[in-house]
Amino acid sequence: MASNQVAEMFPAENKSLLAKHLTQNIYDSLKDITTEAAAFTLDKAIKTCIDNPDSGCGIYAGDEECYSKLAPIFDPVIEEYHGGYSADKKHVSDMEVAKLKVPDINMDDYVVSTRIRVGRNIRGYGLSPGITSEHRKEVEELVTTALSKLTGDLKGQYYPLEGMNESDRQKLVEDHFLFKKGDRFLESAGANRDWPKSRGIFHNEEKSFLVWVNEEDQLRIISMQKGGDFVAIFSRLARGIQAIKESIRETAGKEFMFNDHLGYIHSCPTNLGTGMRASVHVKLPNLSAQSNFKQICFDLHLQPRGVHGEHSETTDGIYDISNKHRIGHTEVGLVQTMMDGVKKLIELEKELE
Ligand code: ADP
Ligand code: CIR
Repeated sequence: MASNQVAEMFPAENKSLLAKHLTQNIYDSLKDITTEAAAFTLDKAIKTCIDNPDSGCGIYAGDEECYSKLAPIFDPVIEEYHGGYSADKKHVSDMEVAKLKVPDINMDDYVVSTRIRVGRNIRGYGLSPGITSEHRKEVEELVTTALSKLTGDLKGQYYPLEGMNESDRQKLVEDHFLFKKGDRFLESAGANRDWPKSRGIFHNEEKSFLVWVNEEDQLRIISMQKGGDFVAIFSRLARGIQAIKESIRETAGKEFMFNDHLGYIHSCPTNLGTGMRASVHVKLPNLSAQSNFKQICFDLHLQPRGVHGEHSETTDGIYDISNKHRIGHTEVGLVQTMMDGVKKLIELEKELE
């Protein structure tokens, strides 16, 4: 790192949560700490925010230990991003699909598709910014063995990124099934090292149940399909997560990283807790043209994104609308927030037609 001066690393134009909360005192008290699992440091965790001054969050963890050893900086970022989730709070997980109350409105003309994903990481290995090449390969082997044991509608095949035909790869990305390569925030965080080695995608025949391996998190477990059958999509996801968890336990005796405060551990603090993003691609051409569209979404605890994912632009007035919060709420609660908010957005859109 060129400078040890926080003011030089993060000039006033940097509006990230990291820059807001990283004081010189906190920097000085943490700068010499190295974690054991991934030999991660504060300088490695914040490099992404120096390279990308437009970061919103601005920090990644290299292993589970970062969240405790570097807590003086992670805690305030987590608290602010997750709407006041303070260090004494407990996270509770609940995926009981019967608790969902599907909104009483026909969304068919508006909702193009629905996708719910969670992230998971396996205890004992580094997170993507800090994991070694050997461990990344071990995770790929362990996860793909576990996935090969899935049955019924979850049964599928693993396609490694290395050696994948370029046009097949592009088509999977364009059709919204596969991650893009080269995200600059993750690149600076060290998460793209050795690309494309040990990365890949598993999916069932219908491409309604998918698992990304070794991208931003070791696993991203995804359930998606056209239209807005929230119950079918959520219940497939819940079954899939449970089956993978049991298979990893039986295959390798390993567990997902989890604790009572932070829930499921992820490389990005924005995903802590459930790691769940429940999204619809929804047609809102009139509402999205209003200057207060983003604010309307935020007030409903929703986050709008472009149709090609985070940091993408949108086309034809179709937006990706998802729950903003991930922690301090159950999975069922977050899907409910998304469904209720989308119902409201569609009602507002109808008023403008
Ligand atoms: P993530 O959801 O994993 O944080 P992105 O925002 O980059 O990451 O989205 C990943 C991919 O999922 C993108 O191709 C995006 O278009 C696609 N996607 C997200 N929500 C939906 C949806 N409701 N229907 C179809 N594709 C979706
Ligand atoms: C930022 O700080 O803006 C980027 N590191 C992305 C933050 C959102 N996190 C995410 O998509 N997992």
